[in-house]
Amino acid sequence: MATLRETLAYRIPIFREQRAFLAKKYANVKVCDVTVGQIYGGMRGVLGLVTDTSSVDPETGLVIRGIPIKQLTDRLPEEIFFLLLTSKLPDETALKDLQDELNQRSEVPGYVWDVLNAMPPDSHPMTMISTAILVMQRESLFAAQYEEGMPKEEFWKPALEDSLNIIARLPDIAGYIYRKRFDKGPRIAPDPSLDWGANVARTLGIPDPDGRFTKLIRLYLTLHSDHEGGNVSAFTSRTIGSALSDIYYALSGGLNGLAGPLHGLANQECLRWVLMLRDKFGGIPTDEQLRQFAWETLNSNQVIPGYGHAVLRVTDPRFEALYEFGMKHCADDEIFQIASKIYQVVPGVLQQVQKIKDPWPNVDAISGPLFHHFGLTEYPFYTAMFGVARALGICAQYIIARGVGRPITRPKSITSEWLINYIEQQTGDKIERPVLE
Ligand code: CMX
Repeated sequence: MATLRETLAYRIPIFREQRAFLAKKYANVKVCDVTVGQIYGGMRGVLGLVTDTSSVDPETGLVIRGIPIKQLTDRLPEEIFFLLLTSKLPDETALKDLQDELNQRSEVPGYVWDVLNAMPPDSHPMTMISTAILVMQRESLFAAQYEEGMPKEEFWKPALEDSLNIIARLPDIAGYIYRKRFDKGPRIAPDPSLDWGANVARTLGIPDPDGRFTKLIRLYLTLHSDHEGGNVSAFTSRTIGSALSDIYYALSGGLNGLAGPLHGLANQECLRWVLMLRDKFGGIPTDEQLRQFAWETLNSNQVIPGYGHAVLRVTDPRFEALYEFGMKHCADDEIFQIASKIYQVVPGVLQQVQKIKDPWPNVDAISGPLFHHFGLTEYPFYTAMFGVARALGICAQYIIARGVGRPITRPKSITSEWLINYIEQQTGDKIERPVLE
């Protein structure tokens, strides 16, 4: 079977032609209307982006290139990267070729360590990983070749090279950040004989005598690799990339969005919430104690992390996959048991809050308790792990975008006054304007 580069060289022109044909021939076919509610509601449900790497259906969750995520849980994260990009899974030779490429490119330049070492010791791991990626921007082949006048059809090629360089270095960078930030001792270099996910596990230095932690990390990376194009990190990266900023800029910017508590930071917030419960009740709370604690959180205007979703309306299949892993490998663990109890009790509480559209757990509700079980207890690091995984999807989306020749993102904004005038015209209502002193 052809290598990743060969497969893309064949497929990218096909993707590009299809985009050009649809965009030209059917330019005026209407896809959706936009309401005032959607404009004020974070554009929820507005169909304004094409993303082919993956899709998220409210009732079934993540599907990568037509394959439901639960059918991909035994796959290596680098196989998922191949799938995201090309729409097919690699065979053994193509996978080996990709793994060899990643291993050959894994050496992190010394200045990255210098920059990380110079950062204040209490820097958040997300700030550190975003900075590490951004500081490597000077190496971008895309930026250099763009300056030399590279033709548009070639954009995807240096975008792929840049992406492979970043992905290859991420295990070492993430491991270093973890060990430095939490005083875990010297850096542990990746082992070129291991797969990419195993190296993410290895560089952290968590004891793993039976390989189950490595299994968890591979599964986690696969599950978190991509989640269509409208989420904050993907959309941010997409917008940055659309200005033809290179992937170093685009990925670093996307990860800054992932660092928000309503998005990827929920990963750390969940474990913090579980630990607060354990500490408050001296162990596993009763259903009633848990219900009360959930109400206290809601009544103090805080969200219950790991629950709810902007698109999903069912339990996230990525949650189910991790939950099944937990039931198999750490069902006796107190923290996992508290997370399970939250899963049983909290949806019932959230269902009583009318405004909440999705009372079910998302993937962030369960990953922390599993990390904690295996000794990765420093929860401020969790979103950085999410970032390592999401780099696969963000890079794949970036390469495809440059491949198909996607234009600069530029939706139109309107003023409140424009909107009020428009509503008045449409409804015949007279709307009072606020009086500003
Ligand atoms: N706890 C408390 N309130 C919640 C809630 C939760 N878990 N989920 C939704 N709500 C609230 C919203 O804050 C919103 O309140 P306001 O109208 O007062 O602003 C209201 O319910 C309606 O929200 P929604 O339409 O159901 O959900 P949104 O699409 O606006 O938001 C999300 C989605 C994920 C931001 C929200 O469910 C949330 O904050 N969840 C907790 C944080 C979390 O787990 N984030 C991770 C999501 C997955 C990821 O991106 O990694």
